Amino acid sequence: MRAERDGRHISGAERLLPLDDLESASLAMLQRALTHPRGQAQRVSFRIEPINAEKIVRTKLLDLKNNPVATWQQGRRVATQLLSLCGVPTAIAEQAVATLSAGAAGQGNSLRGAMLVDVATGCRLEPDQQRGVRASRMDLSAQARQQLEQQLQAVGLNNPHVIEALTLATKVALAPTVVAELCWSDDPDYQAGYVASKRFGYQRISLLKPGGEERGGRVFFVQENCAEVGDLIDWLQSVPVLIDELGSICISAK
Ligand code: WAQ
Ligand code: MG
Repeated sequence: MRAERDGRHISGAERLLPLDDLESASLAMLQRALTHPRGQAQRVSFRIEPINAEKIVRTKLLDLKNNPVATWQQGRRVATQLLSLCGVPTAIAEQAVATLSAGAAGQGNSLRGAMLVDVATGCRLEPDQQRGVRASRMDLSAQARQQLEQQLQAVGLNNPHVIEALTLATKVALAPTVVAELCWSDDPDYQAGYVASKRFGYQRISLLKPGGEERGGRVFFVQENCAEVGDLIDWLQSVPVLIDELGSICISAK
């Protein structure tokens, strides 16, 4: 689903579902587009495509760890430290943070998709720098979703942002050439974000931007040369990934 208002991106969402769930999921997406904190959508598009069930890659959800911080400035320092543990040089991590906070599409606008940043050079690799690259075709199995909701409920984190972000980050971390992901929301009222990687899982950071801020986004840090980036983009957009096993959840008592 993709929702726009005055030519501006409001919200997008992707699911991987059995046919029986299609109607209710589409309705929920429409309702969300019409009641979105970034503004009520004026134009909503759906693209629905068949997936070959035999091609679905099954995987386990990333482990979640919460890193509570007192301020968003501290959160951004934690993010660059985590990125550096994943092999992203500090200068490149800081540059990515600065680009997201200025609006990676230019003129203060967020991208609809993610930036792809080469960890060796810091260069942006996405072919369309007004749009970015969207990961798609990932979801939780119905059972995993239900269990995850229960687990998150118990630690006060059961909301759609967390569930969708964990799902997306799990698929992205599975890509062989992605070393880490940085994200914070573009919803003005949602200040949390994360750094995710195969090695350290989903490291949630409670504050990564000031309240009211609409500039947000994602950066996929890649070990890639430009000739192969097309394969990665293809993989992110088209390989169906279903999460059918949960990871651990670790919330520090602060
Ligand atoms: N593929 C690539 N980039 C995407 C995708 C996608 N499927 N979906 C969103 N983005 C990019 C796009 O630039 C959005 O502007 C940006 O990410 C933020 O999207 O508490 O809510 O859906 O643990 O606003 C993370 C913290 C919340 C959750 C992230 O992102 C938590 C969030 P949003
Ligand atoms: Mg959003």
